[in-house]
Amino acid sequence: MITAKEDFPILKNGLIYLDNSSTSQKPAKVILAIKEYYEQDNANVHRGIYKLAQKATVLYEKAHETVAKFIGADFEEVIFTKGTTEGLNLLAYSLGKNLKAGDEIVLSEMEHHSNIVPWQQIAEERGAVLKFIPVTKYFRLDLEKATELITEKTKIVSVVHLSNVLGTINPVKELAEMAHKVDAVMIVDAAQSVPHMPVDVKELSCDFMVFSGHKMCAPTGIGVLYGRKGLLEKMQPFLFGGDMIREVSFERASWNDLPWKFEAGTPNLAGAAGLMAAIEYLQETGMENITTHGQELTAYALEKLSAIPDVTIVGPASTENRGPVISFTVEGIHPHDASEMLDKENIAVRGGFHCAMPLFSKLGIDGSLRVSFYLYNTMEDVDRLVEAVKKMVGEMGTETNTINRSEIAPSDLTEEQEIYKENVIDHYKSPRNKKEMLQYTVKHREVNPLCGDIITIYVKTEGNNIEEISFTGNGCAISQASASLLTENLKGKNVEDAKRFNQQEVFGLLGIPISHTRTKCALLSLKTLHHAMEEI
Ligand code: C6P
Repeated sequence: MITAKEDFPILKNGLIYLDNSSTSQKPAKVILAIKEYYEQDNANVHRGIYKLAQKATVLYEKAHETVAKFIGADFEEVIFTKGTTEGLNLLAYSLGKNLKAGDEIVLSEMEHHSNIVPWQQIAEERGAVLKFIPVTKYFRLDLEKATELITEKTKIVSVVHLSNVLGTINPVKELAEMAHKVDAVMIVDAAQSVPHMPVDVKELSCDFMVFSGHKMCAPTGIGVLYGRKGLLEKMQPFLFGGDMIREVSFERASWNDLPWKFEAGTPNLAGAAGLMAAIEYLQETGMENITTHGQELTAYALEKLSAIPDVTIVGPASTENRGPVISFTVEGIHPHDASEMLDKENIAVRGGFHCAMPLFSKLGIDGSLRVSFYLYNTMEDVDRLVEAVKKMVGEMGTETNTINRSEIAPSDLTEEQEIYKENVIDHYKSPRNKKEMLQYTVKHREVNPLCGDIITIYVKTEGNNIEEISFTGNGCAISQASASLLTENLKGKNVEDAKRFNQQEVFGLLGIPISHTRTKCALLSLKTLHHAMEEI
C-alpha cells in the first residue's frame, strides 16, 4: 500500500476492490473537489462575464493545463471528452472523413471493443480495410507481423498501450515509428496505462492518445483526447454547437480555436475539477511509486495464483512490460460463477470477456476472471484473493462442469427453495436437451456480453406442436440450468405456449432468488427462444 485506504471512503468497510481496470475508487480529495465546485464555483464556462462565470472558466482551463503538463502536451492539444470511448469515436469519425476505398487501418488483436467497433463502422462506410496485428502465444504483439501489416496503404494505426485483459504493455513507440515511416497516424488507447505509469505523449511519439478519468481516481464522464496540434487544426469537429464555433450565420459557421473546436456544448465542469484533483493526488503519491507498487503486487499475485492447481494465467508470465492486470481461468468454473463466489468473500473482481470478445475467440477461451490492482491495494488483499481462490478450487474439486452449492444461491433459503436449488444444480450438472439439432424448424443464437454466456435454441415443430426442442452453448451455472429447465418444460407444448412463456415463469422454474446481475443469465434462454419463435 502506498496510499492510505482511509483516503477512499468506499473502502472503509473492508471491501477488497480488485476491479480497478473497470473503474477506480475515488479519494476524499476528489469527492471534496467536486462538492466544492458545486458549492463555490458553479457557472457555465466561456460565456458569462460575471465573476462567478470567470471563476468557473479559470478553473476549467486550469484543469486542461494540469492534464497537458501531466502527459507532456501543450494546452491546445488537450480536449476533454466523456472518456476513452468518445475519444476513439471522435477520431474514427473525424479521421475517417479522409479515408478512401482500399486505405488500411491497423489495429491489434488485443483491442477493447471501443478501439474496434468505431473503426469497423468507418471502414464499412469508406470502403477501408481493417488489419489486426496478431497476439503471440506469449501474449505479446507480433512485431514482425506488424512490420508486414503496416504498409504504404496504412493510414491509421491504433493500438492499446496496456491491455485491459492480458496486462501486456505494448511497444507503442516502435509502432509509432513504423506508422510514421508510411505517413500513417498513430493513436494510443491509454485507458489502462495513464492511471498506472508516467506517460509522455512526446516520448511515445504518438499523434493521438485517449484515456478516461474514472480509471485514475477521477469521476466518471470525463476523459481526454490528446492530439498533435497540426493534425487537430486540419480535422473536422465531431460535435457541433455552442462554444466550438468562432462565427455563425444562417448559412454557415467557422470553428473556434483549439481545444474548444472539439468541445461542443456545456462541458463536464465538475468532472474537470475532479480530474484535476485526481491528478494532483496521483502526483502527490508519485507516478513512479504507483508503477512500482503495481509491479510488486502483480509479481506476488502471479506467483501465488499460478501455483494453485487448475488456475491458468492468461497473460505474460513475468512483470516485464506488464501492468497490474491479471486474467486467469479456473478449470471447471465459469468466470461468472467464480466472481460471484469471490464476491461472497467481499472481493470484487470482474469475470467475462472484459469488452474484448475478439481476443477471447482468438485465444479460444470462454472469458476469464480478472483482478486489477491500484495504489490502495495491499499484499494482504492479494493473500485474501489467493485464499479465496484456493478455497473455491478446493470446494469445487477438479472435476469439470461441477458446481458448489454456495455460489448458486444464498444459504438462507426456505426448505422449498433448497429443493429447487438442488434441482438447479442437477440441471446444470446434467443438462437436459443439450444437443445440436440438425433438422429443425427454427434456430436462434444469443450471447450475453456481460459474462459471455452463449445459447443456441433449436425448435422442431409438427403442426402447432413443439415436437422437439434442444439447446447448445456454454456459460455460467444459472444460464445453463435455465436453458435446461426451459427446454424440458416446453417439450410437447404448443407454439403459442412457447411464445407466451414469460420471465416470471422462468424464475418460477428456477425457484431460487436470482440476484440483479444474474437476471440476464437466467433469462438468456427465454430471450433466445422468443427470437427463434418470431420466425414461426
Ligand atoms: N475498460 C474494463 O473493465 P471507457 O468505458 O470509455 O471509460 O473506456 C473504454 C476502454 C477503452 N480501452 C481500454 C483498454 C479499456 O480498458 C476501456 C475500459 C473497462 O476493462 C470497462 S469495459
